[in-house]
Formats: sequence, structure tokens, C-alpha cells
Amino acid sequence: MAYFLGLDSSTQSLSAIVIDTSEGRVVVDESVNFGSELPAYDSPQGVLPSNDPRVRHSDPLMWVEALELLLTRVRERGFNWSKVAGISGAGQQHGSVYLKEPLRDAGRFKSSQSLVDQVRPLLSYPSSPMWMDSSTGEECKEIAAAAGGRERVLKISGSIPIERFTGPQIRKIWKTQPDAYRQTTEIHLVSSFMASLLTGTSAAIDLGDAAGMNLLDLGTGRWNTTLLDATAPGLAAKLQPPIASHTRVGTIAPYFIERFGFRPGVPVIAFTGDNHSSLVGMGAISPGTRLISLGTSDTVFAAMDGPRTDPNGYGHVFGNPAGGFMSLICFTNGSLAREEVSKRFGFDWGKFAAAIQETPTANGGRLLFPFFTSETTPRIPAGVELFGSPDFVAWKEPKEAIRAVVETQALSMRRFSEWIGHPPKQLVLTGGAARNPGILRIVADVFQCPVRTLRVGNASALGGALRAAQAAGGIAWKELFSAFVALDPDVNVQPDPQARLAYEQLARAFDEKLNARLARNV
Ligand code: ADP
Ligand code: XUL
Repeated sequence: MAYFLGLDSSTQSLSAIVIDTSEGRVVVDESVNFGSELPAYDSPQGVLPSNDPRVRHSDPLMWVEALELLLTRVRERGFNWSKVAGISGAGQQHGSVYLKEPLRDAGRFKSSQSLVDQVRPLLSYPSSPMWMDSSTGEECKEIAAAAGGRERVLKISGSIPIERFTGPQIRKIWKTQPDAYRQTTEIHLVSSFMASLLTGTSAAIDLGDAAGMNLLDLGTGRWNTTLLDATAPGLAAKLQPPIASHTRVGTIAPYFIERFGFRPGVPVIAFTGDNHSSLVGMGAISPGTRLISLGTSDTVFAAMDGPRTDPNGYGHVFGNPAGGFMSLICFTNGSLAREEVSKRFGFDWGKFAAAIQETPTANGGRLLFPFFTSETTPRIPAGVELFGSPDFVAWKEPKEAIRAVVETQALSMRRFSEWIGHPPKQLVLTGGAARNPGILRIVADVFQCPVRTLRVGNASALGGALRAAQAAGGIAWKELFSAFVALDPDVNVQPDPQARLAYEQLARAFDEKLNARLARNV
């Protein structure tokens, strides 16, 4: 019997997938939605309310409570946790958790008390700045200046200083919350925090997720002293050295053995970023396949065949959890924008897909820029002006608005992923919105490329289970991919060649409008 658990602590939910490698089956696929199931945290979309639209934090205790709820639910549905032989997982990237003391004693969490009550006193700062935060523009400039310029930071870390990245966020905590920073002995990413809960001891950050901090030297795989010094004093002491993604960070803590019936000694493999984990869950650890994840954010990513950085500074290079590197471009206004438009017109996802089917390709040249919250690719600040929103408010025809927002998103993905090189031969899509046939059609036509999806929907949680099976179970990637990563035979969207011209024209209008707006940024 060989069961492996993968967890995915993402923006709006925590998910678990358990695979049975002897039968090649997914035996558990369960999720807890933060907004609807944990309303006490006042985070309908997984994010705390804030008066400043640039500030986006989450409550780390919400993730802790979700973990308990998820493990309880799966057990109540009849699954026996003692079957699990290895655990790994993923977290939304960049978010940071600040601890007063490192976790040293695996037995410190007592099963007689809730985990939330035992983690609360450990936090030196009560909330976690997360990937949607764009409030660190000043800090990015300061880091660039102290480290020898944006280009130098790009060269060392694979990205220019980026507002949502952990280094600039840590700098802001140091500047604005000096007492909390002083009290902090250990800083975690969401990924290493979740792994630490499971082992009861501090788990180090893996090389994949570490690359989203503006602190790692991609060449050496170590924290870079210049970047650490440019970020905040004493930072080196608050970070454990980064580790290879396949590292075993400990074994399941007594808390989970006593409370949920896990078997003692079950290894926990380092957690990684959600996009990295999706790369594994989509069987795309080697270069060749271009992936798009349509989650809360939209991301375009691929394993890389050699080091290359985005000359425009929007794209990133992260560690590939199976070795080497991956490229990634993140669009903050992904499902967030699609939800906004559907909410405004009272459309459910079925009507959303139908609206796309009932409207013409390129929509008579209409564009609807999806910048409802501050965007990272391209950089459009929130709170200044939501570009496109005047058009949106004036929009009369809901169906056209829906097509327009998705077409504009797809054009943006195409333009800003060109630096990856090699036009894709096939796009594989995952994430909640990859279930929507209307969205798949537009992506296929805009990219002029066939679009496929996968049989297992949650690629990030599946990636966690596969990483556990590979590292803890010694099962080869090839074997795991052939058993668990299959394209959905029912979804094969071929591009319509007649759409090519219409989208070339729309792309020109898109470039013109966007370039004019970006010129006003400076
Ligand atoms: P994350 O991992 O970022 O939390 P998911 O990949 O789970 O996100 O995707 C969740 C999002 O997918 C939801 O917030 C919703 O907006 C979107 N979604 C779910 N079903 C559909 C659908 N049929 N069509 C379009 N979007 C959908
Ligand atoms: C990637 C990014 C997001 C988060 C949330 O850089 O910020 O995709 O990982 O999913």
C-alpha cells in the first residue's frame, strides 16, 4: 500500500489530494474554502480587508485552522490517515509568516488544545503580507539602490525588485513595525510555514519558492549577502539556509498522530510554491510544454532549457522543484477580474461560457482591461486609476463585456510571455477557470495554439502528492506521470485559423492603448 498526501495552501482555499500509487488512483480530493467555511477571519477571498487598496495581508491562523478542518473532514468521510506514507505540498508564493521563536521541539503542540491556540502566541506579527500586496514600491527602489541597481538584482535573483516579493515586504515590516521585526527570530514563506506545522519543527524554505523573495542567488542556491544587506539588518539570522526541494524536512508531529491517526515516522518533504508544484502536477518538469494556471491569479509558466530573464522586468525565474529553473509571469487580475465582471451582471459560470459562445471573435474591436486591483504584469498601480473601469461602468451589453475581459487577458498573456521564446506548440491549462469552455476557446484562438486540460483539476495539490511519492517513496517521475498526469481526452480545443487576423488587429489596438497608459506611469 502506498498512499501519498499533497496539500495546496492557496489564496482562497486549502486542498488535499491523496494518491494511491499501487493502483494509480486519486483516493482523496478535498478542499476547504476560506471565505465561505471560515467566515470568522473576515476574508471572503482569503485576504483581510484593508483601507489601502495596495495593502493585502492574510491571517496565517486561518491557514492553520483550515488545515485542522480539512484533516478532520477527510477522516470523517471515512479515509484513514494512517495509510499515508509521505507528505508534501505547496503554498501561495511570496507570503511571509513572522515567528517569535523557531520551532525546535516536535512535541510542543499538545493534542489536547487546538493548533490555532498554540500557534497564535508564536507569531511576532499577526498577519502575512501576501502576493497581492503592492504597497512596497518605495522599498523596491531602496533595495535596488542599495544593491547596485535593478539590473543587478535581476541578474542575481532572476527578478527585478518586485512589490509582492518577500524581500521588499520584509523591508517594509522592518521599517514600519520595528518592534515586530526585532522580536522575529524566524521568517517563513507560506510553504515552509505549512511544512513546519506538520513536522512541529522549523522547515527550511525550498530553492523553488526561495527564488520568489529577491534574496536568493540563483547561481549558487544560497541567500545573497548583498541582497540580504540591502533588505533589512540582521536578516540572515532570521532565515534558515534554503534547501533542495526534495529534502525531507522531518516526520509528522505527534500532534497529528494523536489527533488524526497519522502513522509515526511519516516523512514530510519540503513544501514549495503553488506554481512550482503545478509544474510537477502537470508532468511538465522538462522544457517543452507551456502551462497556464487560471487560479485567483493567472500565471503562464514553463520549465526552462537555459537561463534567460525577461528584459522588460515582468517575468521571473524560479527554481524548478525537479531541478533546474522555470519561468513564470503572473497576472494578478485573473479570476479576480472574471469574478468581478460576472458579479456585476449576475452571471454564473455557465452563462459566462454561453456569453462567449454567443459573441463574435474580437468583439468588434472592444477591449476591457481587467485591472480591478493593482496589476503586476503590466505594472498598473491600484488606487490611482483603475484603467478600463470607466469603460466597464459604461458597458451596456453584458455578454460583450465578458468576452472583452477574457480576450484582453489572453492578449496580455500572449504579449508578456513572448520573452520565454519558442512559440508554444500546445498549451496545457489548469486552475478553477480552466473548466470554462468559453475561456479555453479564446485562449486557443488568441495564441493560435491547441489547448488541453488535465484529468485531475488541482495540479498544485497533485504536484505535492507526486513530489512526496518521488522523494519519500522513491518512485520515478516517469512512472508517476504516466499513472497520474493524463490530458483530459474530452478537452482538445483546436484554434480557429480564421481568428488569427482578427486577433492580430485586436492585439495592435491592445498594444496602443496599453503603451499609452504605461507611458503615463513614469
Ligand atoms: P486558487 O488556487 O488561486 O485559490 P483555483 O485554481 O482553485 O484558485 O481557482 C478558483 C477560481 O476559479 C474561483 O475563484 C473562480 O473564480 C474560478 N472558477 C471556478 N469555476 C469556474 C468556471 N467554471 N469558469 C470560470 N472560472 C471558474
Ligand atoms: C506568482 C504569484 C501567484 C501566487 C498565488 O508569482 O504571485 O501566482 O503564487 O497563486
